[in-house]
This record gives sequence, C-alpha cells and structure tokens, in this order.
Amino acid sequence: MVLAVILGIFTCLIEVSLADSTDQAALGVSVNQPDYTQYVLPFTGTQNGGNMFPGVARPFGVVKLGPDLYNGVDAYSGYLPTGNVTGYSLMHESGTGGAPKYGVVSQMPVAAKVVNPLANLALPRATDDAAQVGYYKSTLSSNVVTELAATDHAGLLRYTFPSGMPASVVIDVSHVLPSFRGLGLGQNYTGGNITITKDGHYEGSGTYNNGWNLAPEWTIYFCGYFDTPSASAVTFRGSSTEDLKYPAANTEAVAPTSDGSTQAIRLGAVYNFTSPTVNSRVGVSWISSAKACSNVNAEIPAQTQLETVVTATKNIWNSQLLGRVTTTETNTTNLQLLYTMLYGMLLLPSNRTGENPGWLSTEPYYDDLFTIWDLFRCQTSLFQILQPAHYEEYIRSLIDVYRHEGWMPDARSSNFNGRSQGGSNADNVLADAYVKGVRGKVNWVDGYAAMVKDAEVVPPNSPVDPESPESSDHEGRGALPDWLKYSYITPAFDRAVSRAADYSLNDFALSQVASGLNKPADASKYLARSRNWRNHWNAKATSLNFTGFLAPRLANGSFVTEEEDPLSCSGCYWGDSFYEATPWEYSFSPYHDVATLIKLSGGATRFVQRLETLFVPGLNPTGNPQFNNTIFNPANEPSFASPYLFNFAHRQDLSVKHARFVASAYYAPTPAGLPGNSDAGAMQSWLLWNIIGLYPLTGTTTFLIGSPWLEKLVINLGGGGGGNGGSKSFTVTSTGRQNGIYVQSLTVNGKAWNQSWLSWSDVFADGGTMEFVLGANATDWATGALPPSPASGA
Ligand SMILES: *[C@@H]1O[C@H](CO)[C@@H](O)[C@H](O)[C@H]1NC(C)=O
Ligand SMILES: *[C@@H]1O[C@H](CO)[C@@H](O)[C@H](O)[C@H]1NC(C)=O
Ligand SMILES: *[C@@H]1O[C@H](CO)[C@@H](O)[C@H](O)[C@H]1NC(C)=O
Ligand SMILES: *[C@@H]1O[C@H](CO)[C@@H](O)[C@H](O)[C@H]1NC(C)=O
Ligand SMILES: *[C@@H]1O[C@H](CO)[C@@H](O)[C@H](O)[C@H]1NC(C)=O
Ligand SMILES: *[C@@H]1O[C@H](CO)[C@@H](O)[C@H](O)[C@H]1NC(C)=O
Ligand SMILES: *[C@@H]1O[C@H](CO)[C@@H](O)[C@H](O)[C@H]1NC(C)=O
Ligand SMILES: *[C@@H]1O[C@H](CO)[C@@H](O)[C@H](O)[C@H]1NC(C)=O
Ligand SMILES: *[C@@H]1O[C@H](CO)[C@@H](O)[C@H](O)[C@H]1NC(C)=O
Ligand SMILES: *[C@@H]1O[C@H](CO)[C@@H](O)[C@H](O)[C@H]1NC(C)=O
Ligand SMILES: CC(=O)N[C@H]1CO[C@H](CO)[C@@H](O)[C@@H]1O
Repeated sequence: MVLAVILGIFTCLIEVSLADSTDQAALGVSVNQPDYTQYVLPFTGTQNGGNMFPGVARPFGVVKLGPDLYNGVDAYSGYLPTGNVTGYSLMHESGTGGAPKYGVVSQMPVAAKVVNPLANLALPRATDDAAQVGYYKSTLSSNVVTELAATDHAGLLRYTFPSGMPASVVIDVSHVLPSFRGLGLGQNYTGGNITITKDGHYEGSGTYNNGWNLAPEWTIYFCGYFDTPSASAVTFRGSSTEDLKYPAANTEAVAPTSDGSTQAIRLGAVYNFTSPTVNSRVGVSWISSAKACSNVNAEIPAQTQLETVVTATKNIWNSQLLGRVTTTETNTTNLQLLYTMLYGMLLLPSNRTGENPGWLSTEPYYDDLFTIWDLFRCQTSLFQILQPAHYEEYIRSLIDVYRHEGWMPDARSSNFNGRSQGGSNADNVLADAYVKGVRGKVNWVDGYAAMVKDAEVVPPNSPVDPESPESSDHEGRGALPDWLKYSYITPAFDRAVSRAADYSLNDFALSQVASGLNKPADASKYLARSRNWRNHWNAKATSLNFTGFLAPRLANGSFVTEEEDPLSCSGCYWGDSFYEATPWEYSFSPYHDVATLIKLSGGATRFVQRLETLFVPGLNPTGNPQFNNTIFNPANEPSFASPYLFNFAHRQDLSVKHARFVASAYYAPTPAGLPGNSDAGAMQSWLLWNIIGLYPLTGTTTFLIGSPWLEKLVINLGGGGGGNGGSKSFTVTSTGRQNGIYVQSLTVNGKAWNQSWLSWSDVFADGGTMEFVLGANATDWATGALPPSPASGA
C-alpha cells in the first residue's frame, strides 16, 4: 500500500518547488546585493532529455553533490524524477549525453539495521525533492531527510533520521552511475581502498573507467568526517564471488574471477549513530586522500552549519555570475528564464587547477568539457563575456593539455580527451578568443601550434571507439588523411560530410589566428582550405524543389547517389555520413562563407525560401513530432545558427520571426523546459543570446542582430573581455515591445544603425549600448551592408 501511494506521487510530474522568501531570508542571503538566486529553478531541464543536474555546486566547482537515481534508464546527472535513490554522491556532470559519468564518492542513509551493506539499499522518495541554488533536500520512503550543500572541493550532507529508528550511513566505494544503453560506455569500478582512522573519519580512493568519453582508469580520493559521534564504524568488503567480510583489509580490492577477467571486490564502510541528526563533511581530491582531507577541512571546517555553506554558495553565484546581468524586467517568468539559463550554462566545466594528476604545471587546469562540438556555437562566446577571468584560464588550460598530452581536447572528462564528434573545434574557440582580444597570460605561440597540429597531423587511433573504429575520435581530426588528400572526406571515414563541414570552420579558425600573428602564408593557405566544404556541394541533389546540397563524395569524385536524399541521414549517428543533423541542416553550416552558399543555393530569394522551408511543419519524415516534424531541429546544435541567417539576405525580420518562435515554443523555466539535451549549457546559451538580441558567429568578431526581449538588460563586462580594462558594460534597451517583436529602428552607441550585424569592437571591447524600437510589423530597417562572409572572396 505504501508502494502504491509512492508510485502515485511519482507518476505525476515533479513540479519545481522553490522555498518561499522566508526560507531565503532564514538562509541569510546577503543584504548587500539583490538575490538573483531566487529566480533560478534548478529542476529546469531535468526532464524531456535535458539531463540537467539539479544538485548543489559552486560556479566551476569540482564537487557537484546530488542524488543518484536508479530506474533502468541512464541517469546522466544522477537525478531522475522517478526511481529509487541509490545514494548521494559528490561527483556529477550536468546536461551531458552518451552515457553517465561519475556518481562517485557516495553515502546512503539507512534507517534500518544494516545486515548486509552489499544488499540493494535503494529506496524511493517519499515526496518530491526540493532545490534552490546551493541547497538540496530529499526525503526517502524511510523518512530519512537528506539536505545537501557544497563548496568547490567538498560537500556537506545533513541527515535527519526518524526518531526511534536505527540511524546508519553506508559508504560504498564501488558506487557509480551505470549505463543501460548497451553501447559499451558503462562505467566500471575496478578497485579502491578505505580506512577508518583512530579519530573516526574515513579516507581512501576509488578507481573507475569508461563513461561517455571511453576513459581508461582514473582514481579519485575522498575523506569523510561525521561531526556526530558514531556508535560504531566498520569497513567491509565483499562481492558476488567473495563473502562479506568485516572489517575490510585496507588493500587493493581486485580479485580474479573464474573467467580470468578481474572483478572488483566491493568495498565500503558502515557508520551507526545514536543521534537522529547526523552531519557529514566529505572532501575529494584527484591527487591524494590527504589532499581530500585538507580540502574539506579548509572549505568546511568541523561543526560548520549547512545553512552557512548554503548562504555562502548563494552569495558566490550572485556576486560572481548572476549579478553581472541586471534588468528592469518585472515579469517573473522572464526573470526565471534569464537567471536559470545563466546558471545552467556554467555548471560545467570544473576548475581543477591544483587537482591535475597528469602533470605538474603552473598553468590552470579545467576538466569536464562536454563538449566543444556542442558549445563552440553559443556557449563559449558568452562564457568569455560573463566570466572573462575563468575564460582566459580555460583557454590556457586547453593549450596546456596540448603541451603535455599532445592535443587539445574537443571533450574531456576524468583527465582524458574524447570523444570528438566532428572537427577539432577547440580551434574555433581559440580563434574566437584571439579575434576578441583575449591575451593576458595566454601563450598564443603555443596556442597556434596546437591548432596547426590539429590541421596537419593525423591523430593516432587509440583508444579505438567501437562505434566508429575507422579513425580517431579521441582528439584532433581523425579524417584528416582524406581532407589533405582530396580536399573533402570520402565515406572511408564515418561522419564524412559533417566532419568536412567542421574541418572547414576549423581551418577558417586557423586563418584568423594566423592573420593576427602576422603569418600571411598560413592565413591564405587555411582560408583556402576553409572553402573545402564546397567540394561536398552536389549541385544536382534535389529536395522539396530545391537544388544543391552537401552530399557524400567518393574518392573518384562522384557523389554517392544512393545516399542523396537531403532529408535523410540514416540515423545521424557515429557511423553515418552526417552526425546529429540532416544534409538539409548541414547545408547551412559554412557561416564563414555565406555569400558563396547563397550563390550555390540559387541566389538570395531562393536562399530565403530554403531557410523558411526549415520551419514548415511536416516536411521532415524523420523529424520529431514534438517539433511538428520541421527540418529545423532546436534540440541539436547544427541547426543553431539557421534562424539567424536571413540577415545575410536582407531579411532580418524573418530572423526575428523564426528565432523568436523557436525561443518561445521550446524553452521555459520548467523541468521539461529545454528542447532536448542541454549539452552542458549549449541550449541555455542559445536562449540567452536570443534574449539579448544577438547571435555570435564564433571565430569572427561578427554578431548577427535579432530582437531583444527586455526593456533594459545590462551586462557588467568587468575589466576583462579583451578591452582596455576598467569597468565596462554592455546595455540593450527596447521600447515598444508591448506592440511586437520586429525591429523598427536601432541605434548603437547613440548612432543610427542600418546593418543587421555589428562587431565585437562596437559594443563589447570597451562596452556599448544598443537601443531598439520594436513594433508589430516587419520594417526594412537593415538596408546597410550585409554581414561579412570572410571566406567568400574567392
Ligand atoms: C524501488 O524500491 C522499491 C522498494 O524497495 C521496490 O519495490 C521497487 O521495485 C524499486 N524500483 C526500482 C526501479 O528499482
Ligand atoms: C551497525 O553496523 C553493523 C556493521 O558493523 C551492522 O551489522 C549493525 O547491524 C549496525 N547496527 C544497526 C543498528 O544498524
Ligand atoms: C589506496 O589506493 C590508492 C590508489 O591506488 C593508493 O595510492 C594508496 O596507497 C592506497 N592506500 C592504501 C592504504 O592502500
Ligand atoms: C511574462 O512573459 C511570458 C513570456 O515569457 C508571457 O507568456 C507572460 O504572459 C508574461 N506575464 C505577464 C504577467 O505579463
Ligand atoms: C581556479 O581554481 C584555482 C584553484 O582553486 C584558483 O586559484 C583560481 O582563482 C580559480 N580561477 C578563478 C578564475 O577563480
Ligand atoms: C514543388 O513544385 C511543384 C510544382 O511547382 C509543386 O506542385 C509542389 O507543391 C512543390 N513542392 C514543394 C514541397 O514545395
Ligand atoms: C566512381 O565510383 C563509383 C562506384 O564505384 C562509380 O559508380 C562511378 O561511376 C565512378 N565515377 C567515375 C567518374 O568514375
Ligand atoms: C505545431 O503546429 C501547431 C498547429 O499548426 C501550432 O499551433 C504549433 O505552434 C506548432 N508548434 C511548433 C512547436 O511548431
Ligand atoms: C501592421 O500591419 C497590418 C497588416 O498589414 C496593418 O493592418 C497595421 O495597420 C500595421 N500596423 C502598423 C502599426 O503599421
Ligand atoms: C547606412 O548607414 C551608413 C552610416 O550611417 C551610411 O553611410 C549608409 O549610406 C547607410 N546605408 C543605407 C542603405 O542606408
Ligand atoms: C572499459 C571497461 O573495462 N569496460 C568494462 C566494464 O564492465 C563491463 C561488464 O560489466 C565490461 O563489459 C566492459 O568491458
């Protein structure tokens, strides 16, 4: 009966429950600054495949503490709205896909006599979890309440056990987030150790492998204290092949199994308490358990109250990130969208400076990069504007990974590069930073050398990815042999055409940095290579009355005719010619060469008709019914720029129409409020640019102009951002938005503006102002010069 009641609760969708303002006051949020965290709804994007992490974390924090759910489906961030809690663990990623990563360094509260800590201790929740920035609360069906708070390298877990019941906490070193997709990406625990010391704390390490980036073994160290005295504490070891033993020997816990493979012996500890309230402080380190102990003791000293940590976390988010963006807006939904998306776009990466087990370096170290393929279009350029100090460190870290491991990552997790879905897109990010003036302590000689290596050296195919065994997707450009030999990519390589689209942008990125570094020969060589996407243009391919699309091409120059349905990509996955988008969508990808694209597409009028076709319901037989089967797919990044490309054909009004439709149809500050996987903040940053009224063209200084949502939005650019220092700001205002979304007129820094684009130097390098007049009807205001097409000169 209890179960029936519980299932009843969980079949209703969990609604976001924010504590009321009294709770915020009780938590002591600083009175010196407005509390923007009240608008952040952490459950946004936790359903509908958004995979967002709703637990507790500081900006760029190493620790992301939250619940781990078991429900027979992949719990990418640990959290699922339904299922059973298997523990509360310190390490997570947010908004990822492929297969779960981490879910390690866990504790599980048990309000029963723990007869066998290896038994399934998972329990459903008695009620919906509650979350605020920096605070999380979860109540199990056993009525144990768990509250969570976190600092950069440590977590605080406060358990309240029902009175009169046993009160135990089980530490399971073997705990990971499993994968159920059968793609061979599931994490494995391969060994560890745990010791309970004389003063009663525990420390040790766990070693794990795999996850979405196919990582080899990595080790994380932990150190846990209970501020409440324990009645007893004991370590244990055991598995299906070895009986449970108390206490465990403190040794490496891997034993051979009958089939000759090794199977990790599970390992952990049980603490029993007499008090119903138990506080646990746990630190992590990638270096040693001693460092895990010093991390937790430095960040959460003994007897620290949970409320103190929560308040500090809110204040840090307010002062470091949320408070950099201010608005006169009063509409709560819009405020929730703005601040929830800001929060959600920067839960990754993690600043692991000082926590890099790979090499000694004075350079910063950032990990949990999921993935630059997803993020280079919208997230990284906003990351630079909002967090210039971290961004410069992040760029330095990309270069330092190259310095010590030979290649920049396109994605990275547990100190291991991979998986690259398309090109070497760190090239685009470096070029964007370079053209926007990021200098500081960045060594651009090394940065450009890293880019040239991507462009010239074939990466070794190791480890081999079973889903795409023919070339490396670990780092670099696996299909480079064809790119160099044919100036296009044959089907000998997986994802041939989408890789070619990416490689064109990557080579364009090289040409940008080469120009800046005064290497004219390199600049023209890579600019020429950036035009190679044209070699995949099959002028005879037709679809929906349009002619000319990107298509797979054989070594002898012929196009692969049987694959020439531009609406089809036979799954759009690792082994196909086009990855995560159709030929139709990829046929808009060369945003550095749009003037050429327009010519190949049959001229400006046909180009506009083509773009409009993206948004016509029902034309995509393999499309998502949730998106009315449009060709445009709001849930994957290759479509991100398309709604804005009308600006290249003097139809800025249509960019406004379609981009705003996408934003309002598919985004909301609700659990299902992202169109698909967040991709570590990619979706959130797309929406934020839409709210601002600009769209970035990464690797260039150009921003396409849309239509702002708010009457006034100010971004504090701080002293960074590549300008001359000092306190700078970027301001967007609008009048007339009550009438409609279309631009009637615009001034930039007080001057009338007739272009549908502007440059970094206009409003960001030293700050600037855009003042829009909006209205119900489209007007032909943007009659000035078209946005630049830097590769279209030849
Ligand atoms: C969750 O736990 C309950 C109670 O132990 C159990 O009946 C149920 O099958 C579990 N559900 C899952 C998905 O494991
Ligand atoms: C305390 O922990 C031990 C493990 O050593 C367990 O067997 C015992 O039952 C626990 N006591 C309670 C009340 O859970
Ligand atoms: C625990 O494991 C780590 C990583 O393998 C190792 O460095 C450490 O020495 C081990 N500690 C003990 C007490 O066995
Ligand atoms: C607030 O804005 C949303 C769109 O983001 C709109 O749907 C809603 O009606 C607005 N609410 C009020 C009270 O104006
Ligand atoms: C990144 O982390 C390191 C080590 O904790 C710290 O010194 C550095 O200030 C952090 N970076 C920023 C921009 O806060
Ligand atoms: C293509 O053109 C034909 C003939 O003009 C027309 O009948 C058909 O509706 C068009 N199809 C589409 C998808 O526009
Ligand atoms: C190229 O090869 C394909 C497949 O072998 C063949 O069908 C096609 O005719 C060839 N094209 C040329 C130009 O030889
Ligand atoms: C889907 O089509 C319906 C009916 O034409 C329309 O009302 C709705 O706005 C469309 N939604 C999306 C997301 O395109
Ligand atoms: C907008 O266009 C509509 C339809 O063309 C017209 O009726 C209306 O008067 C226009 N509004 C303004 C403010 O020009
Ligand atoms: C656009 O504005 C520029 C600068 O004010 C001016 O030189 C140019 O003539 C204008 N173009 C059009 C088409 O209005
Ligand atoms: C990388 C790795 O070791 N993966 C293994 C994880 O464990 C499963 C079985 O549970 C193996 O099939 C994988 O090979």
